[in-house]
Amino acid sequence: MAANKTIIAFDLYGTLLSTGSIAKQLEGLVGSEQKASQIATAWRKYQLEYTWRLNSMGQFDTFFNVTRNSLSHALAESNAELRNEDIDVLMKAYDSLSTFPDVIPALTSLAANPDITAVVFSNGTQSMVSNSVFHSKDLSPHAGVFHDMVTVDSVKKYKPAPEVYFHLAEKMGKQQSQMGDMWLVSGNPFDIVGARSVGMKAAWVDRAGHGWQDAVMPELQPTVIGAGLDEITLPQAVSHAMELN
Ligand SMILES: *[C@@H]1O[C@H](CO)[C@@H](O)[C@H](O)[C@H]1NC(C)=O
Ligand SMILES: CC(=O)N[C@H]1CO[C@H](CO)[C@@H](O)[C@@H]1O
Repeated sequence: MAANKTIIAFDLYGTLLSTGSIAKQLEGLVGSEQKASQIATAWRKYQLEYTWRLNSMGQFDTFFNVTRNSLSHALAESNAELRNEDIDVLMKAYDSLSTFPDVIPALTSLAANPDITAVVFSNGTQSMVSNSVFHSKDLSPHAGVFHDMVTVDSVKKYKPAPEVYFHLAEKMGKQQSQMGDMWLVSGNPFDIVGARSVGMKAAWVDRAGHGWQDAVMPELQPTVIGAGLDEITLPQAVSHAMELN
């Protein structure tokens, strides 16, 4: 990896790909919009909670399993039942997610920038992540922008465990003393704080426009904040932020 290149690692779900279509499909299965939205919110909450609990317990299960198991928890809590076939359909929906509207212009400008090495960096399993990238109608034509897809499978820990970000560094040919040469781009505040905590730069995509609220370690803040990916990955924005830091 050329030493002078800026490495930008993109989180996948919730950053490049929107999982909004899954809630829509859920609505078709459980019948009511309100119930679907309640289940989708609980599903996402347990999906995150399970990964953090597994980290705390020193246990690991694949992100595919975590996603499936957290769905059963969310369904049970709402007194909803789905047939196994329907659950398979929802899991399959991860293979046809749409990008957020700001993603493609940003990736197009990145593709034209030889000073940047872009990678996907996700806690999904290798097969889940490559299916999501290569089967997404929006994202697959741009898959060539990404030099690599780094996943946590081999680390057997989830973000924001420091090992996960060090694994990224290793894959990118960086030492732990060079974490500041790498950028994380994510829409997930816990991921941003995890990256800052090990010395990476981090760009937070604040699509909802709510502003930074996370205070787990108040001194750890995003390096830059953008309302969309296009604002963040413009070469000027990155180089400007690099000068500031
Ligand atoms: C995932 O779940 C399946 C089915 O319950 C199980 O057989 C498998 O061992 C799980 N994978 C891991 C890594 O625990
Ligand atoms: C806990 C955790 O890290 N969750 C993330 C796992 O990765 C997916 C895909 O990048 C994100 O959507 C989750 O937020």
